[in-house]
Amino acid sequence: MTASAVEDLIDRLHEEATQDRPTAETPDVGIVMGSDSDLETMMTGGKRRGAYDAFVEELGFAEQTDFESPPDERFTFETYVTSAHRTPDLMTAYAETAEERGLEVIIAGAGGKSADLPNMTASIAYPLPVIGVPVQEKSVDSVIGMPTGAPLVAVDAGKSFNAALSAAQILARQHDAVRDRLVAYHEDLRAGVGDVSRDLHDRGTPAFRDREE
Ligand code: RP5
Repeated sequence: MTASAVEDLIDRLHEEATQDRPTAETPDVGIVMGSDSDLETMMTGGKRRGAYDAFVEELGFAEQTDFESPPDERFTFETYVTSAHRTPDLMTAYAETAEERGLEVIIAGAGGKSADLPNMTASIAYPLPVIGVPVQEKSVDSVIGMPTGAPLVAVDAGKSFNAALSAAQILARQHDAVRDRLVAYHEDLRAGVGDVSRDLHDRGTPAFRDREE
């Protein structure tokens, strides 16, 4: 990221914080990550499904990429790279404008042993809730190790999909439509286990194991 892009983003965030947009037109969830190398773990296309997959495929959210032109979908998220160490000014601008810009919850992911973005974002954005995602196993202690009085909730390493569900649970306290989507998602999971269990039992292990080969 060039210096001018950092400054442009900081200016945009502060300018947006002065706007008085209707809640339905601003992103509900903010997603930040320390590097674009975190993208597959945080969003989609990695070893597991990520937050993008949960929001878009399971919960009917859309990604908002323009303050002026929100998507048709009522519930939205936005996505940025804000490195705690390489762009502390951008991380600060993001976290300190988050509530004024209409966000209800932030998901923050970082990797490495000094995964400071989730906890610093939580401290600056307080009292907005922040859900931390350790991008790697070695990042877990760094993400969850907050002192008493400085709260952060976190998911297990790489589980950004669950972070999206947790963010939706927070929104669901106020929005029945999100609650209904969460319940429908869980019912699909339940039905899937039932289908697999019956298939395994009725075919027997060898046939079940070979069924798609
Ligand atoms: C962390 O350092 C990032 O969150 C990323 O997981 C890790 C490595 O970043 P890059 O060197 O790939 O940009 O801050």
